[in-house]
Amino acid sequence: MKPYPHFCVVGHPNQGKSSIVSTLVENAHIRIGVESGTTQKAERFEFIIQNQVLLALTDTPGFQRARQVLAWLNEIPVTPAQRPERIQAFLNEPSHAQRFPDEVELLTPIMQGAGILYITDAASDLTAADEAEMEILRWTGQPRMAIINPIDPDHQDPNWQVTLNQFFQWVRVFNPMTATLPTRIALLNAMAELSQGWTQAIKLLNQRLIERDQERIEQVSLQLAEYWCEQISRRLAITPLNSVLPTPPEELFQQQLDQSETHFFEQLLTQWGHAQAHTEKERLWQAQDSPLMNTEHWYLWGLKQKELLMISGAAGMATGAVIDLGSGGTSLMLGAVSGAIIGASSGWLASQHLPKKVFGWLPLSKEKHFVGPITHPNFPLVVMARALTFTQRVWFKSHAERRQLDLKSQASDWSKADQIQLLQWAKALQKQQWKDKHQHQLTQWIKDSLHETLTAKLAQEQAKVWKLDP
Ligand SMILES: Nc1nc2c(ncn2[C@@H]2O[C@H](COP(=O)(O)OP(=O)(O)OP(=O)(O)O)[C@@H](O)[C@H]2O)c(=O)[nH]1
Ligand SMILES: [Mg+2]
Repeated sequence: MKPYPHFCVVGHPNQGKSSIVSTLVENAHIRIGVESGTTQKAERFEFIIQNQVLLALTDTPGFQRARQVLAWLNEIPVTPAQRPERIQAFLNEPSHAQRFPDEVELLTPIMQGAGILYITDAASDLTAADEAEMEILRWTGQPRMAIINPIDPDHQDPNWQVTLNQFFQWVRVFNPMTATLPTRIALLNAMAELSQGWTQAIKLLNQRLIERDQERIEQVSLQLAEYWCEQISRRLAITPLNSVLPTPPEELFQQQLDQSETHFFEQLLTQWGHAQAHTEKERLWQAQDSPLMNTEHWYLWGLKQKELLMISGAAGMATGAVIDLGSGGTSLMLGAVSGAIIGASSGWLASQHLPKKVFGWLPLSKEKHFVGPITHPNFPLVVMARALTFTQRVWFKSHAERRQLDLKSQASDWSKADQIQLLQWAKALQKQQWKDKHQHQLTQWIKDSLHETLTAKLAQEQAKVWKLDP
């Protein structure tokens, strides 16, 4: 026996077979489609964690001619003990690869030892063809479980449950689009019980999944802390080149802030294996027409004016200080971002960052200036709220869920102390008083914050799982 379990996923077209495979093996490349017949050929997918295959699933187009196959099987009478042999005889018949290609494809791995996951949305009326499928699967004698995928929860035919109970060892409800880790683990635990030989391997898989979540909290907290610090202290050097460029420096600067957020979000999606779910360069997420630098929406993520005054006062932040671009006298940022600062050139950043990279080939005048960093007190809160929200959304995104992830604001429940703390960190960064200890504190704060929201959501899920599992 293989060291890891292998299941063959069968059922009628469009019942969500590929969606379930995609979610269980965390593979966003598997084709899922509204039209029937999206999966044309059986294909095997492995779930690999830490370079080890822990589970394999074969996605199939399902049965096409179940009643004819059952008729063939019944042509000669056999005892129950002879039924698996009879299925093997069906596979051995040379003409069947042509006549029943789909049935041969799905029964072959099953007869080689794979378990069966039979998927139905339990919405359509039960037909003779459905019953024939279940009967054939029963004849194989292989471990088998039925999964009801409630694509339309309002139209569930109770006859399905009664019938499935007769043909399968387990019947479980599982929605691949919304399944989070506890729900997946509960399903995997049921799969582990189907055959003693698989129990250990699936328990190991579940263990690895839980460990990986813990590691991800550590890793993403470090990344998020680094990203936040970059955004808060970001500056753009203004050079003589800016006077001939079509884009004014303040606009360039805003673009950089937006791009940096996009880059961070896409990096998270890649780490979670969602990156190539869409073809082309289509975004996997949308900010509801509200990128980071749409300052009109900051109040949705951060604080209202009155709260801001109180909090920023307590944190000792400058609110809305405006330093204009010298001669033009134009305010640097529109609306709420009135606190952008152009720093003088004497800072160490000027000498370090400016000449070599972007503008190194141009002669530079002695007067170098900067746009940024943004000192508006809502900015640190907005950057953090959006990044934390996005991280949580990615965390719970199933690999079968291919719609764009939207970044709607959610009221942050930070305490006043947390808000003040964030602003104080921002101030330390901008005043270049940032120390290692701040970095550690910030990372720990992010870790705690993620931990709290993730465990709250997971506990909710766990409660639902218990309800499903009698
Ligand atoms: N709302 C909702 N839609 C789902 C769910 N599962 C699958 N779908 C949709 O149902 C359709 C079929 O999904 P697939 O996973 O491709 O189904 P399949 O059984 O592999 O289909 P074939 O490959 O054509 O046999 C797609 O439009 C999915 O978006 C679900 O749990 N909820
Ligand atoms: Mg499919």
